Amino acid sequence: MEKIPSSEITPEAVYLNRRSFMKVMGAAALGALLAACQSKSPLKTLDPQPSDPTPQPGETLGLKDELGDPLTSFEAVTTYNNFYEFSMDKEAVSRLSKDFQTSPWSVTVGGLVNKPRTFAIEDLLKIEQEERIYRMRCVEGWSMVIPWLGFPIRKLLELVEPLSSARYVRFETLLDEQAMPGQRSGWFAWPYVEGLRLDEAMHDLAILSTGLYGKQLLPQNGAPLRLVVPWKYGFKSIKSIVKIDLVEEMPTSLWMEAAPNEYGFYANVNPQVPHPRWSQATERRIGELGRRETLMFNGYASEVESLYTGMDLQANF
Ligand SMILES: Nc1nc2c(c(=O)[nH]1)N[C@H]1C(S)=C(S)[C@@H](COP(=O)(O)O)O[C@H]1N2
Ligand SMILES: [Mo]
Repeated sequence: MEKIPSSEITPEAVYLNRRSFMKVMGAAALGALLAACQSKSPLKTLDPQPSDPTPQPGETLGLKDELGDPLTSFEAVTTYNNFYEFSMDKEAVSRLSKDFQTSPWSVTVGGLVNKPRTFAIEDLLKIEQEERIYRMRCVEGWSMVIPWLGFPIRKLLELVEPLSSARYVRFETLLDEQAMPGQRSGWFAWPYVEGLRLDEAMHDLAILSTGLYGKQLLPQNGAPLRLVVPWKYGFKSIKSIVKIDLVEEMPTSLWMEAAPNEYGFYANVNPQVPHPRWSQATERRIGELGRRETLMFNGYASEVESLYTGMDLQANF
């Protein structure tokens, strides 16, 4: 599991080809992407120059996150995965999930809402897709920089109109032990469940992702729809979602159920709060040698710290 060579830091060449990139995204989405370029961090993304020549494979065009960190390679993002429904071996997930059927797919949104509704994935792809370059920090102590495609969850929640009694959002992954062999193991209480406080879910940085590197998500990354909450440990970013409910009580996640002393509900990235079995002060960026300091809220503190004003972050880990 420590086999990602440092030579693999180059993003996939096809992503860098502007023409194929536009084909994938469509003109409207590209327009949104260009608009996002003008906005402030961390929505910063491509730096498009209309006169750019077609880039050579290996060229990065300066694709970086707002802290100046280069993207993790497409290769690493799609072959080094945590997705326990398929395997606990990160390097086996892409192979074992290759034939996972993600179409047709629908997502049922209900609970404490005015307008419960089942969305076909096609309906969700009609919501304007934006590109977001985010750091992802796994609780295990490694991290990546990933160019996601998707939309703020807020846009979906506004369509179903949460009731004033709704305080949390609960997410569920598909339950199908034929399709997901890892679910035959009795180690976990399947399906995978995660949750957010409603105000966290309404934050602009919290997205539902449908793609990465300008292409549709592959099964190993949680196709066709997964959560991405960049200021929290990676396990909060639940994959292959089929159900979203607005609820009054704090949901119990799969990880809280499995090991309540190790994994809390909040799971905000915090270098000062160690995991019971290891420090969270540093991390290994996939594709780099050595370790980096872990940043408070994974580097998104100025955007999200106001969500936690007055909270004891040690107790609410
Ligand atoms: N359903 C489901 N979602 C999941 C997981 C999982 O095992 N099952 N693993 C989580 C963990 S621990 C991490 S670090 C991220 C990894 O996302 P990636 O493989 O797309 O990088 O997915 C999260 N979402
Ligand atoms: Mo993780």
